[in-house]
Amino acid sequence: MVNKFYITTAIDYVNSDPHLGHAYEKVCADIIARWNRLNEKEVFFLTGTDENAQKNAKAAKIAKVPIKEFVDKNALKFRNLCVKLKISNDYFIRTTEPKHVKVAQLIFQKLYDKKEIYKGNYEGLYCTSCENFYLEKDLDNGKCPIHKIKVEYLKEESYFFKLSKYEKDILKLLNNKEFIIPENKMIELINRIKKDGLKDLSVSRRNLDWGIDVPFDKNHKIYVWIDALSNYISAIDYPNGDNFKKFWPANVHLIGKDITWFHCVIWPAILMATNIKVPEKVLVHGFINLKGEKLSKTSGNVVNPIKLIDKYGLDTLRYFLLREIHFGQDGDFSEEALKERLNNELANDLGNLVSRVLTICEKNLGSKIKKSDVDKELSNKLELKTIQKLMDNYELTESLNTIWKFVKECNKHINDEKPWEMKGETLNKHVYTLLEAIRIISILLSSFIPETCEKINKFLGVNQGYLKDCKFGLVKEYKISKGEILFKKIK
Ligand code: ME8
Repeated sequence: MVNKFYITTAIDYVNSDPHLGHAYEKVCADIIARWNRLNEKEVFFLTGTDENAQKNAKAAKIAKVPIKEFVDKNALKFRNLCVKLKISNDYFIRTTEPKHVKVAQLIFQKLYDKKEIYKGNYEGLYCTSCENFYLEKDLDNGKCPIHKIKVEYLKEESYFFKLSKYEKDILKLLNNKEFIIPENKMIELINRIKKDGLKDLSVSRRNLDWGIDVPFDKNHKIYVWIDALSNYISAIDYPNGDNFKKFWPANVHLIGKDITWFHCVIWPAILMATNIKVPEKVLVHGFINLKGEKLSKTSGNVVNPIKLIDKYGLDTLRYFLLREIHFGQDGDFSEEALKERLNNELANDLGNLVSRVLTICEKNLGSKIKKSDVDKELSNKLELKTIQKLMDNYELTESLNTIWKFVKECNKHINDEKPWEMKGETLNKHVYTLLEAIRIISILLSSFIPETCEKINKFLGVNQGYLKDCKFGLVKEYKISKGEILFKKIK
């Protein structure tokens, strides 16, 4: 089905409160989901929480809270964050919910039945913060290269997945330029496989009291990454549910750059081994840093997104994240930069544009503006095709920049043309064109700053349009009602 679109985010560990990095990933996925809805696709947007990890159990122990109570409480914080961010997800998966547990076990059983899993012994190093195995040579002074903490030495009986068998297939998949964006991530993975080869993967842990049981051996728990990755199909009711039939394979798995190996190598291999189609694309975003250091729950270097929303407003945060941090690259968070974007762009550019045009409507045209010829000089400045193409290529920041260029063009046009000095048909033509421009801007920005665009639509007395409505001359008559100011500047 061409007209469906399935997008997922990573599911978050619930060892601590959500931070700005989690909010960022959800907002980016939300923008893509909303954009596809504007394009009249049937969208399924999934996010959720990764609850069976050892790192969650460890955190619960430190907090002296029973583990189930701990994950329930923290999962709610992630769910509430989605509400606060106005994330338009269609489902919120928790990996402790029965429907997921069943599918994780089914996948494991299938792998075992197909002899893709065998019993052996694991001896090596493990970082609970990454929930990942390490070779001595990959450590940084004996510590986990990502979390900079000591790794554990493990020696235990374990089930292994025959990952090595899929080396050729995975290399072929990765070499397909469509599979991973950005391309440098693809090259990194290919080089790693070429250098180290693919080794069989330990996929169970013994003697744990938190996690999903290996269905045929209760002494073992399923390795949390195998469990977690299968959320992408359990949430849409694999194997026989309608949503699975309609939406799989996923069009996009959106993830951060630290978990590409799991999504681009391990997950496709598991799918290949169970005869399930592989996802179309893995889209990798960068990290939000604070003074150059990665935000991380483990290190305690965090920024609370809820506080930022309460202080500056939701759309200010959403806009800032996309405009300030070039999508695909790392970026630094600073409250100063956020304030500047709010004052100089949201308030000065967009807020002012809307307010100026609506004031002219009220003062000079009695709030009713009939359709007239369109002022081509302004309408020609809208680079709609470029905006669409950029969005289709997941260049979210560039696309937003191009929309913003048009917002600025509209302001410049007002300054140059001075419609408040016009009268009669000339005035009507200019104002009508500007209202159409604002209506179209509101459609294009609605994926990025949905609350603001709802307000704009109310002022204009129009319903939220689709991308196909981004044409000048559609509205027959405007009846304007000017409301509160869109963005208040902060000193
Ligand atoms: O990795 N900036 O969970 P997680 C931007 N449970 N993104 C960030 C970030 C930052 N500072 N810090 C984290 C996990 N992220 C697993 C995923 S998926 C089957 C299982 C991103 O809570 C990170 O890259 O550590 C990941 O995509 C997501 O937040 C969840 O991270």
